[in-house]
This record gives sequence, C-alpha cells and structure tokens, in this order.
Amino acid sequence: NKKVLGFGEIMLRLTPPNNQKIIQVNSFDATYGGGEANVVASLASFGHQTKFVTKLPNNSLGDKVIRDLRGYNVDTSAILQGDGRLGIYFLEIGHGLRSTEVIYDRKYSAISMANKGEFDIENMLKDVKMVHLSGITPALNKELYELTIEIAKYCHNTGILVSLDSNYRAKLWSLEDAKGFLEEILPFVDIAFLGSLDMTNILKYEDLGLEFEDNLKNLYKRLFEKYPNIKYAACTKRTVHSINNNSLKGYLFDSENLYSSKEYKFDILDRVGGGDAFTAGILHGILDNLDKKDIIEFGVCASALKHSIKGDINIIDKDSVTSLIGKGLQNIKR
Ligand code: KDG
Repeated sequence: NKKVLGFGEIMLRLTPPNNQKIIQVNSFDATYGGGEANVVASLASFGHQTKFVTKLPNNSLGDKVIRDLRGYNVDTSAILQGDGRLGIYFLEIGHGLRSTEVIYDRKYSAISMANKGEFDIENMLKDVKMVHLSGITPALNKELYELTIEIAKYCHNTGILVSLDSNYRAKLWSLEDAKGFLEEILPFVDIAFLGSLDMTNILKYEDLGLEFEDNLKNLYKRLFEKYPNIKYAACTKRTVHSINNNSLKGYLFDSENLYSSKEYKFDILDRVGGGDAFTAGILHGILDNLDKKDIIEFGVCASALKHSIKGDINIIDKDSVTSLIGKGLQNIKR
C-alpha cells in the first residue's frame, strides 16, 4: 500500500486563545502547522497512508512534532533531526473588522539550515505513489528550492504523481521569484492547485476580463497548453457575505471541462489550513477515483468543515465530509 508523501517545513504555531491580540495575552495555544504537513495529516484522516519528510531540531521540541504527526497517523520514519531550531509562526486570529495576522519566526530552522544532500530522495520515495509539494518551502532558500525541483523531477521520471500548491506567501519571496519557481516545476506537475490570481499575478497570463468561470477556464486552458503534463488543476473562490460569514465554491479543470461545486456557506472559527484541507479533499477524490463532480464537491466540503476547526490541521473524517456533500447553501442550521 503505497503512500502520499509531503515534503516541507512544519512549525510550532502559537495562537492567542479566544481571538485575543498578541499584546493582550500571557499564554498561547500551541499546535503545529505547515502547508504540506497539513495536507498529508488531513489525507491520513480520510484513511490514506501518508508520510511526511522534513528536518527538525534534535531535541524535545523536534521529538514532540514527530509524536504529534504520529498521532495523526502520518509516517515519520524519514524525518531528519539535527542542528537548527524549530520554526515558529504566531497567528493572531482576527475577528469582525480586525484582520488575521501572521508573524514568522522561522530563520535558522533545522530544515532551512539543511544541506539538500542530507535528504536521500530515492530512499524517501521508495514506498510512495504521490508527492505533495508547495511554493512555501522553496521560498525559504536556494537549497530547498533546488531540492523541491529535484524531488518533482525524480517523481516525474519514476511515475510518482506530483501535486503542487502554489501557496504564494508574499512575506517569503517576490512574485518574480515565485514565477521562476512555477515555470521550473510545472513541467513535472500532475495536479496543480493554482487559482486565477496565481495565473494572472504570478505567471502573468492576460486576464481577459471575462466573467469569473469563463476567465478561470480560459486561464486553465492556457496553463494546460503550456504544461501538458498537468492532468488536473483546482482552486476555490471565497465570497465574503458579511463579517465572518463566507461562502466557498470549488473548481476542478481536467483539460476539457471545468467542474464547479455547489456553494457552501459557513462562519469561520479558524481559516488557516482551509486551502490545505481543500487540497487534501481533491487528492483524496483523485486517489479514490471518484467522479469529477464528486471530487470537487468533496474538496470544498472538506475545506468548509476545516473552517470550524481550531488549528491548521483538518481532523475531519471522510464520513463527515460525505454527509455535507450536496447540501450547498442550505447547510447552516443556526
Ligand atoms: O496553508 C497554511 C500555512 O500557511 C500555514 O500552515 C503556515 O506553512 C505555513 C506558512 O509557511 O505560511
């Protein structure tokens, strides 16, 4: 039973309890998060065999992350431990008109101090059928950039599926650097999590000013023409109806058709990791060979439910997602 592997940085996430501001509090809720780890942990809760690879400090802080990942049923056997610290990210969750803020404290983390030669690509991929990568880890430094590309290339050459979430983080690098990265990795990517803004702002595709869905379809067509290895592309669109009252719709493109989900409406407890929950939902649908309409519905429902969970990681199981499917805008009971 081959696994889905995530490669990247996982950080300690410190969040003031009860939506308070950092300057008010004397304690933080401590959890862990990182785009790629969030995806594999969520896939594990849908019943898939998963594995996460990173480098952590060789102390109890690193040991604790490993215990946590194991608690989600993620294989940690290929995680390295050594010099460097555990990256931290502070998340101040907004409320009402006050926006959410992220402060990174991740310099000199063990993974960003690592030499790419420390990771034995062949060995870490020997029991793997799909790899999930993102635009966060390569933004950290040149070694990790090169390693991410090498992993994608190796997978492409050996028949392992490559999933990529562009996950653009303006605090980590420029649009130009992200463009260079996407152009280099996309030839090896099978499943691309890119939205219209990734294609217009990063890849600089022309926005034809069409209505949202026609525009997205047009942009995806260009993406697939340029990168014929891509089999699926997916994204979500969030609409803000009123403060903390949002709705989400998902889109999946398969080189011919754009499949859209129903629109799901919900209020938000914690939206960090919502995109990763969507990604995991789509990957689950692809791995389980669901119909395309069902894949996109599952992805959006998984993400909608994540917004009700505190912490980065979607601990929602498959049955809970399935029971929300199709309920669309009627799903709110309050
Ligand atoms: O997608 C969620 C991530 O943004 C969060 O886990 C933190 O990995 C993170 C990052 O670098 O922003």
